Amino acid sequence: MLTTKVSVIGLGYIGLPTAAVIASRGIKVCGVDVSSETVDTINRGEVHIVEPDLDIVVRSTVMTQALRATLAPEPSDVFIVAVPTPFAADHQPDLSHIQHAARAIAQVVKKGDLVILESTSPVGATEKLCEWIADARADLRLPHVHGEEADVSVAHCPERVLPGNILKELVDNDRIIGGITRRCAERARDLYEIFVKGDCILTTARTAEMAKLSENAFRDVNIAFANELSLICDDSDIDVWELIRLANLHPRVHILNPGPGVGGHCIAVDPWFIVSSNPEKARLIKMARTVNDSKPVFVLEKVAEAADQFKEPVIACLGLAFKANIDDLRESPALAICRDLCARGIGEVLAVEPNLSALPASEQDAGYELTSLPDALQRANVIVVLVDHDQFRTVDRDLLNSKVVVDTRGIY
Ligand code: SAJ
Repeated sequence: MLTTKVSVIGLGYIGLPTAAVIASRGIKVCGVDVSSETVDTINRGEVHIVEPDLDIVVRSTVMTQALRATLAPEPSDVFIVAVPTPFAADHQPDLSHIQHAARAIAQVVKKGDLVILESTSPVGATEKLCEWIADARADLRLPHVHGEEADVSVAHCPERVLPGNILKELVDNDRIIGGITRRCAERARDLYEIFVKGDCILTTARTAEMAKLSENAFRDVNIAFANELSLICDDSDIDVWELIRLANLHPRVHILNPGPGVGGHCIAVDPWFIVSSNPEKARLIKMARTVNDSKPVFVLEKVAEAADQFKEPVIACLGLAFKANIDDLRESPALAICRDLCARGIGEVLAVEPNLSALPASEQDAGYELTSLPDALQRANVIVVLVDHDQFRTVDRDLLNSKVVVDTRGIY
């Protein structure tokens, strides 16, 4: 079936690159977001997030009028939902953004259209999306009830791109395409084949949901292993980085990197969707989350010990983002550590985040100062490496001689 217009609901780290890449293939794309600031920024051909080369694709697709942003979905052939799926305080998934998107789509969806859920979701969420649309549109047959007779196709095609490398991975990665029915999956494949060079593999919506959660839980468990090793090595006076380098010489061992904890909106969140659906069986997955979530406390103690060596400790926290070379602060352990250092009054806290020109409003009163790398290196007596941004790797080591360094990323 010919796709002439696509609406992408949610213009964040996944939705905006997806919208721009589809638009770059000559298809009209309407990007939809609840934030009028985001909509205005994109319509000026600018971007509100840091992601390599995204600004170039957005500028060119807005200029050619292939991409346009609006506050509400417009009639389209395809609707792609890329909204956040956070968890509530009890680690239960919060699907309210998907529900909101489903209601907005229900206003304009028509017979023959395709709806794709890309947001990482607990098993069963795609069926729920069908229910929410069906509730609002009794005139349309949805596939969770009507199977291949349905008027609208619905599929789950989880995003799998790595922040920092999104534009490449959007095109090169294989896609798992889970249809509510086979035909739903086939329709979704037709859309992805327009811009994906990787394989498009068809399955059921529930399997696709679980596959995505499993990928991120796998990574979380493996990072937890590295983080646990870092705690054990610290007790045993062993350099964990050397240890991992040596162990990884074994042809079947590939230990990941320890760090200050696991951040971002994916790996620190998604495994909980498995745990909450089956708490008795998901023991290892839950333990990995606990190990990774406890790592910032360990780092905090290390910094407190280092600060104790000075009468007037000035602590430079290198990095606030959740990982290297991006500006994303979501669930960032670096940010949490910086805030906790201030809350505990351990010393004066300086933060260096080369990917931010100013602190977001939520951080204005946290008690630390955002400053440049040279200024922080000059003023601080304790240096805490929280993120392995490229800019930090090239620091002149002589500048660190008189300071105590707590390096959670193993770059110094
Ligand atoms: N981290 C470590 N040690 C490591 C690797 C990562 O401490 O060896 C930390 C990072 O510093 C960061 C966190 O883990 O705080 C997550 O970073 P990441 O690079 O592992 O992953 P994300 O969250 O940026 O992206 C992940 C990817 N999933 C997998 O690699 C299985 C990506 O492909 C997904 O699309 C994305 O989650 C998502 O949106 O779900």
